[in-house]
Amino acid sequence: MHFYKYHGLGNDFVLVDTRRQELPVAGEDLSALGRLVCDRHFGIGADGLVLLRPVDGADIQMQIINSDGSEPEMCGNGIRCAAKYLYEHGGLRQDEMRIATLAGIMRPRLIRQNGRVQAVRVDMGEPRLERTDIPMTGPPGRVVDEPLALNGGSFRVTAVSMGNPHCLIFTAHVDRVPLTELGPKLENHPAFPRKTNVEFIEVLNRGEVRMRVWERGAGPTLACGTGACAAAVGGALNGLTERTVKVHLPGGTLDIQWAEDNHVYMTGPAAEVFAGEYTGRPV
Ligand code: ZDR
Repeated sequence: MHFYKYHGLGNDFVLVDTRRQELPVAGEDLSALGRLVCDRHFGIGADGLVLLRPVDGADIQMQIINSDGSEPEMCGNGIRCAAKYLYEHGGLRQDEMRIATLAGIMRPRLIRQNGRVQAVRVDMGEPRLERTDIPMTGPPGRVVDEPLALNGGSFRVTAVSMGNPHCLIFTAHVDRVPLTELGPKLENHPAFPRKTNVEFIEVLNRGEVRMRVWERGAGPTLACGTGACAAAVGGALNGLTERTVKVHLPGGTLDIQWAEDNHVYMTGPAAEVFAGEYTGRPV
């Protein structure tokens, strides 16, 4: 199986173009394929597997498999990588693309220099704020700065869906958060029936935050595109930030704008690292 390796701020992906080859597995086995290729010791190593497929009604379809084999609705860093690949190797020589995902059609716009894609600005669509859309248990309405019981104590959380669920916790010192202890507990908290991504956010000023991420199905990652979008929306909902925010992640910085048209625009880099042939046994 021919693959490319990409990353967006260190959030890394194995990318396979299914228009050019048959996958060695079908249907349910995609989960096993994702686990296998993403494994950092027994496979190629990645936070997720990105599959590109032909589709009606958009330029391409992007399917994502997390490193634990689950399938998320969307992936912000992955979609920038997909857009760069499509322009540079995938025969899509256009600066604006429509990429179909389980969260709807996303619209990346390329930022090019000397014929190469340096960065991508993506129209990530509208955030979903209703509790049932997160999804989260409890009465209807938005979840903004609301207590969530855990470990006999409680955290104040804000919930935002960018197609995939995000549980945001604003905190004074993001470095002091025991991410690997709290991350899995919040990811699997019964209030989130489809589990959740978890973001701890420190507000530096009204235009800048620092964030650490525990990703659903992948654990701690160096960056999270949908999570950065959710953080900007959550910051504005809580009155802590403006609607245009720089989100500093362990792997680098994303620029997020929650525009007046209610769409969230994410701008950040995408990098190709290598290409290769996967010769391990599929399942
Ligand atoms: C966080 C993410 N890598 C991105 O950049 O948006 C998305 C990956 C999917 C995530 N692990 C999920 O929602 O299960």
